[in-house]
Amino acid sequence: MFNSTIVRKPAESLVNGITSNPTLGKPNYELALQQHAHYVNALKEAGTNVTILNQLEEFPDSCFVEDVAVLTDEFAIITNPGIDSRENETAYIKDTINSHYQEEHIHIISGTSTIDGGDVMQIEKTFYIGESDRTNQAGIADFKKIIESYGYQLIIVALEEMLHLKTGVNYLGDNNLLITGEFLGKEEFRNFNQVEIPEAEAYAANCIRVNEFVIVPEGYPVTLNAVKQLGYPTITVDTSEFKKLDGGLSCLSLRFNSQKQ
Ligand code: CIR
Repeated sequence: MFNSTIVRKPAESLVNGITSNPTLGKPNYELALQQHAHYVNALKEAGTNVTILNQLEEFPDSCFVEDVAVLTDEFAIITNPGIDSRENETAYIKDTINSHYQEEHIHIISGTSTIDGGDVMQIEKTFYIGESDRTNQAGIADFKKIIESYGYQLIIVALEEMLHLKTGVNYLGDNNLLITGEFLGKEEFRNFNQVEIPEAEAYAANCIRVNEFVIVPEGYPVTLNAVKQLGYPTITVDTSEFKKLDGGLSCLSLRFNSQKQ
C-alpha cells in the first residue's frame, strides 16, 4: 500500500528532453501538461496524497522523477542518474525526501557510482536492479550494501537493449509480472506468473500498481485486457507526449508510504 506519491511538473524545456527515438517527434508541451494533470488525478483516485514539485527549466527530463530516488517503507536512497544532463536533478529532491524520512534512513549514491531509479524494481524484500547504460557496477555495489543492511536481497539483471529495467518488466503484485522484449525467458523471472506483452504494445509493459488499481497507458488494448483478466481495477492515462522521450507511467512518480504523513 502507498499513501504518498511525488511528481514533478514538466518543464517547458521538456521539448528538448533525451530520446532514443527522435522520429516520434518532440512532445507538445500543452498536451504533456494535460496528460500530467490526468496522471496526478489517477494517483489521487488510487488513494495517494500527491506532492507536486515545481518545474525545473534547467532539467528537461526532470518530470521523470522516479529516476532520482528509490523509496521504501524503511529507507530512502537518493540516486545518481547515469547521464550527465540529469545528475544534478537529485539536489532538488532532497528537501522533499527529508520531509518524509528520518535522516539516518536517507542514503546517497554519489561519485562515479550511478543508478537511475527506473532500473530498480522492488518486490517485497527483494530488489531487482538493471545493469544498464545508466546504472553501473559501482552504483549496484553501493546500492547492495545499503539494502543488505536493512535485510533486503539484490538480484542483478543485465540489460542489452532497453533504457531501464522497468521499461520492460513490472510487478503488479500477487506474483504477476508484466514482461516483454529482452526480459522474456530470463532465469531471474522464471518463478513469476508472466504476462507477456506483445512487441506491438511493448511500451505498455510499464504499468504501475497503486493500491488496488493498476494504471495502464491509454491505447494498448491487449495489455489493458490482460490486466483486467488478472482481476485488477484499472485506470488509463494517455502518456503519448512522455513516450516520445522514452518515459512511461512509472517514470513520472515516486510511490511510497510516508512515515511522516
Ligand atoms: C531519460 O532518458 O532519462 C528520459 N528521457 C526518460 C526517463 C525515463 N525514466 C524511467 O524510465 N524511469
